[in-house]
Amino acid sequence: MNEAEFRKIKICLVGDLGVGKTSLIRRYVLDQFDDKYIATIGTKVTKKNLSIINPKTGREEFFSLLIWDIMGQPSFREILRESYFFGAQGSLCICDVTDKDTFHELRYWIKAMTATAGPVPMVIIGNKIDLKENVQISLGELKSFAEGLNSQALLTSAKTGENVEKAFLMLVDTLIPMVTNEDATYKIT
Ligand code: G3D
Ligand code: MG
Repeated sequence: MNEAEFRKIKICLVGDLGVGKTSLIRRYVLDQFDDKYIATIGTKVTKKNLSIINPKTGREEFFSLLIWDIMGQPSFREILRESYFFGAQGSLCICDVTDKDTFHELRYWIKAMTATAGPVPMVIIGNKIDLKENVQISLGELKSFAEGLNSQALLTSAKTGENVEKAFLMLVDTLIPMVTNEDATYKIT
């Protein structure tokens, strides 16, 4: 692909340690890791290039999804939190359906994120749905929480791959109309 223009989209994954953030990214990006590890701010950025047909023009458009992941403890200091969330255009907010506490913690994650990034599009995710016998949170609960945030909710499994791509694309579909200004355009060399 030569001279193709990619529009950068920064998305952040939020949620407690162990809910499956890193696993979901791995599953979505498969082995196409093209990562930058920013050790100083405890963050890893994984890039995923997407080509999407613009329904209005019927033309192919290229997006570069920059997926930010918190490495290690999520209780990082406020200054780091700001650099993590700064400029985020969307967020996957993830809890573990086998651990109700991680669901309750989401509202604090979302509060911290929107304080820096503003009211960006979100998708609420209940991960580890493969662990059927231990599920503590229903899709209905996730959906009513999401509705209060004007968002959608989805159950995923990073282990089986169920709904993983769908979750990322659901978010991308919501935020693409918001990132089509020229300032966001750059060229991959
Ligand atoms: P985090 O990045 O949010 O901290 P990780 O979470 O992606 O590191 O996942 C934490 C643990 O949960 C990992 O197990 C991982 O394999 C597991 N996990 C993640 N997603 C799923 C899922 O959908 N289903 C199941 N069954 N397990 C999942 P370990 O044992 O390596 O700690
Ligand atoms: Mg992780």
